[in-house]
Amino acid sequence: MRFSCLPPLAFALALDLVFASGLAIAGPKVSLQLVADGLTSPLAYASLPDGRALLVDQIGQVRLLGTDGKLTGDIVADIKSKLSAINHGAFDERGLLSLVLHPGFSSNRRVLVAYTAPLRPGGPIGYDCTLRIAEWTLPAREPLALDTTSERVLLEIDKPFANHNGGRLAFGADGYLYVSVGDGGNANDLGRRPPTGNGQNLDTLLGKILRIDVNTAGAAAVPKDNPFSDGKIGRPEIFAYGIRNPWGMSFDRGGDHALYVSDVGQTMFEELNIIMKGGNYGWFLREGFVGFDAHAPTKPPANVPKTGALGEPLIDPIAVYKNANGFKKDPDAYGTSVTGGYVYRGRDLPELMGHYVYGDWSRSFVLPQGQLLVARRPAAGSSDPWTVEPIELVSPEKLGAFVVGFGQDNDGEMYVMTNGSNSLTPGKGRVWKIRPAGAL
Ligand SMILES: [Ca+2]
Repeated sequence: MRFSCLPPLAFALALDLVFASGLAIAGPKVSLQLVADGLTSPLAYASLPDGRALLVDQIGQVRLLGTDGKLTGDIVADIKSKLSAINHGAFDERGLLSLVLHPGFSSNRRVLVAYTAPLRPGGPIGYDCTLRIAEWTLPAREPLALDTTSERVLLEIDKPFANHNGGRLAFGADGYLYVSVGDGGNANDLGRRPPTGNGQNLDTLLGKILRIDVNTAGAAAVPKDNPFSDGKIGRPEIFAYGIRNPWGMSFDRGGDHALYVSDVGQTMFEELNIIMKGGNYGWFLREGFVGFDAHAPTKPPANVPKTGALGEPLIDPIAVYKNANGFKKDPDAYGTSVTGGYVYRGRDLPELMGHYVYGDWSRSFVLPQGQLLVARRPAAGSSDPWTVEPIELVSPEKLGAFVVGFGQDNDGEMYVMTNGSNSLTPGKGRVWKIRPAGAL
């Protein structure tokens, strides 16, 4: 019935999709054009108005891509001395994590960044580091060099453990800065926090999506219409909660401009969420659509919790896939840790238009088995769920790397950033432009 009003071509395409999912035919095909290599772990990509781009390397550098898309020799910033300890040559989630341009960048030259700093003086004893959200400026003179010495600190969040930092940034059409923050780390939302966990605890900024106003002087201000801005309960910076490790956050630049957050699962399911103001996204009461028991993480309880402590509904993800740790030999378990991307709004890849393009870090913790994925939205007016499919590579035939981040340029074309190893090892980081299958 849902196809009845579609023209014949759309009908045929829609029918193709039905058969494609039913018969597990391979997903869409793309090729990857190598844009930059020689990096360590490129985590974020920000297009400048002139067509160049800033590239964040986790080890504490900002590099420059020229208008030809190639890496230049310019070091736009080096903040190694501002970072927390990071494990060079080993796995680490800490470092310089994100950089976004202020919506008024063309005139004010402001950029916002997130990085892990040493634990701030007065931070809780035994904690690992402090997640810092700060503002730098990029003077217009060439060669481009970020002024990081006169940084403005907007927000600091003490981190009990080294992992689950979040630290993804995005500006909304409302002009406010959205900040994704992990649950504090360790595992199962346990350890160095109350037994009720951090995701469900409204008195901490850990395990949350925050919304702050960076357009006042000094530290960040709180928008008056934030859900807990009246001070009765909860921290006023909180926009949504019940989040585990949001390694991906972006607004759709087209369509309804929804806010998409990918949430890394513990053991069973990797999530994609559309974030609503005040929403409770379930962690650690739920993982994906099922219940979660922090003390038995591979055994979802029979009763799926429906509400949080305030009686509020727990909001379902829009799409999940199985985590290969919980579903060891299942071919539909595409990986172990979701890396968020963007709703595709470019011109090169019409098959992906309007769908969410993202990936999984790797199916294995040790071997480089990253995967590109697409979450397809249901047809307009349909109540069908989103579907998740692998994106097949034509050239190169295999990625052979860990997927660590995504970028989107001024034209809406997309980039995937990879690390050839699971550690911070110089030379293993690459940036690829996602191109049509036959383009290379
Ligand atoms: Ca969730």
